[in-house]
Amino acid sequence: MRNPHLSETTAAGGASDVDVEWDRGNDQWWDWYMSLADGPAPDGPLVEPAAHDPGAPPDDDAVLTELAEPYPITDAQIAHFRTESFVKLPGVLTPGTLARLRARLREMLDDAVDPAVGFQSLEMMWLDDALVRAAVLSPRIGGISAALLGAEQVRLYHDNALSKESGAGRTPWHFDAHHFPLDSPDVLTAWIPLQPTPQEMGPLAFARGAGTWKVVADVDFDKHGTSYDKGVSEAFRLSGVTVEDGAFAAGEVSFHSAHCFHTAGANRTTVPRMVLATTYFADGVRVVPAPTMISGDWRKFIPGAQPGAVVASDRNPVVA
Ligand SMILES: O=C(O)CCC(=O)C(=O)O
Repeated sequence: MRNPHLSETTAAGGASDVDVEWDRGNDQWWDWYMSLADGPAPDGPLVEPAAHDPGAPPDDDAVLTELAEPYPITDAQIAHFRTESFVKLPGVLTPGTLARLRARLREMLDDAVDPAVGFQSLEMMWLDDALVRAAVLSPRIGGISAALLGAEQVRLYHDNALSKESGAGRTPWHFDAHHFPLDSPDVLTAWIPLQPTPQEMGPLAFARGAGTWKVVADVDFDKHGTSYDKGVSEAFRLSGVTVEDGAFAAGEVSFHSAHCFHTAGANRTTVPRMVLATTYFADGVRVVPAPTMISGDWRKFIPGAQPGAVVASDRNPVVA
């Protein structure tokens, strides 16, 4: 059956045919992509998460000072990222700074997004808002990213506000190398939850192992339905791949490489699961020869970049 989120052009061909450019917006891209997740939206009553008090909100100066401070990343944490393809780091940001960012992203989403949408998204907020810019281009997050990638310098690909509203369903299994039109493994995403994120809120969950993506390399993508998500789950189960799907404490941030397979559960709580996700790449990375519809409206993030060219537009500043 044809996926209702696709145009005539992107729906054409076989179910795994993706060699055309996406021809709608990035919010419509997310609507489409989330429709590929197996499993119904949760029914049953939503649960109230444990109360969380982030304390008095820090002022702008305190937030900027925190974001400028390098994170004391250890060799063991870097080794974990390289062998597992992701790492979860405690205490990257304070609850107060996260609460400030949460309030700002909520305002920006509420101005831009249809409230009926279950998985709300917005990109390129850093161009319009000083607080978001300070976080997205921060030496703290950028410095961790450079250390994990072993890169001298990293550049921004894009920022993302992701709000999984109460009752919204799963995020399908995927890896970002399939999405980003960046021709390199030296790409990662910082997933910054803006509240404590217990399991029933749908924290990001990661398949362990740097080479795990190869286990599912032969599963056919399905642009119309849920068979790819089901196929990846089944292949992982048969191969004994284990999944880290634990809660995120306040201030905990994950970093996953573009080759890390990840998913997220439904949000069965009364509170939207809000996240700032920021993607960085090692300086010098090029655009893939032929971006596909799975890259969404990528020209918005790297304007003017042609296939094969080094990505270094003014939308891709050096962050650290
Ligand atoms: O937040 C989610 O549910 C998915 C996010 C994601 O896939 C990512 O940031 O790479």
